[in-house]
Amino acid sequence: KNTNPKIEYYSRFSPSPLSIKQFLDFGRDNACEKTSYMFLRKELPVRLANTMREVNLLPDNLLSQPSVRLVQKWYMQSFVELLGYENRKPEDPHALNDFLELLIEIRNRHNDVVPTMAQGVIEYKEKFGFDPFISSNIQYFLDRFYTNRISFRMLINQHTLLFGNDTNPAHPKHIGSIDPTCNVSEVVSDAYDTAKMLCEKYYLAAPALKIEEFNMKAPKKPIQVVYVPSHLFHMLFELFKVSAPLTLLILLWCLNSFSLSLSISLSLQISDRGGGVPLRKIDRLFNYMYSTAPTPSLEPGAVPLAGFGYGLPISRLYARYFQGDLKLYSMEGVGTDAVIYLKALSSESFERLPVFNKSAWRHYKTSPEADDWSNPSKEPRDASKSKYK
Ligand code: W6P
Repeated sequence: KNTNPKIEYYSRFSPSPLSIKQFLDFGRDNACEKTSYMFLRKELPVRLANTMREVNLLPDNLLSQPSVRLVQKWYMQSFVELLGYENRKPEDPHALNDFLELLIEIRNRHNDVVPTMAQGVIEYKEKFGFDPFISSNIQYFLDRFYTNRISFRMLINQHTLLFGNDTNPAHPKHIGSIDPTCNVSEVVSDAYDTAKMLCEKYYLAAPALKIEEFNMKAPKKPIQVVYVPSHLFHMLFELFKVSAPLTLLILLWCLNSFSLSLSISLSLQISDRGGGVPLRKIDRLFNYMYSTAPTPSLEPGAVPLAGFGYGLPISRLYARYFQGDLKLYSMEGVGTDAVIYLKALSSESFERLPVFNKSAWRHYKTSPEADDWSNPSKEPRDASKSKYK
């Protein structure tokens, strides 16, 4: 268990969520590396400590799996290394550079967190089997843990892209990882083409793509949004991979701009006609414990098509991270619609971050109660055998 009192200290602060507009404004007007440094040297330990306290609440049988221990070790090491900057003045001639290099090291150290945690869940499942209470704990935890990781990498990427020397010549208009005029249909096409290359390898055929745009704000103009294109790409790529192959994919979207601007949002709908998914199976598509299976052994050079089966739940986290969502609507026998909702106003798209507090704590400590909804009995009751007869 974590014995570092600094974890306790930093975990008592709540993370400070930033909006896409704040990321943009900060990165645009002569972005100041010292300001960023002063913010991150506190905010990064706060976000790490919040999530590390939560890891400790996992059931012991899961915590003791070697993969989970390894991930914990990475978090502890990064946390301790960041604390090395607690008292380093930004005027220190090497502080800013050392800090930037540390951020890159930390990012690399945490590259394999997702498959390693998945491995931990596999190890647990092999030893203890599938348990609905543990599964709901893991679901709650991993959603928060991976959201934290997405946010952590977002902060690191902004800093290293703005102040590192590897400026992005391909995208001079980008502010860090944000494209202020992200052309949505271009990202759709990119994600589709990439998924198609994989599909053709596996199925020798891929669904056709037809894009329809409904721009309610500026009809006939391409739909643009202030967003992180790599996040959008990730979601679309995952959806294209799991959408039914050999069917026509139609993509419709609209930008709703209600006159009172109560809600300005962008919806992307990916429809297939692949026969659909039964309603009772939809939740499973987002369940970490249910969908983890050992990696299929692959021929050298082969690309796993569905990887760890974490594509959908993590895509939904990307959508929710900036206050959007991802939903599946399926009609059994017909097909499935996946819809991505994004906020179209950058001042409304605040990071949605997990906070470690009493209420989160309660989620792990409350023992499962008896189900408070009726269970359909497997056997229809035989009235002739009733003791009341
Ligand atoms: C299917 C299964 C599925 C999962 C997620 C999104 C779309 C689809 N289509 O047939």
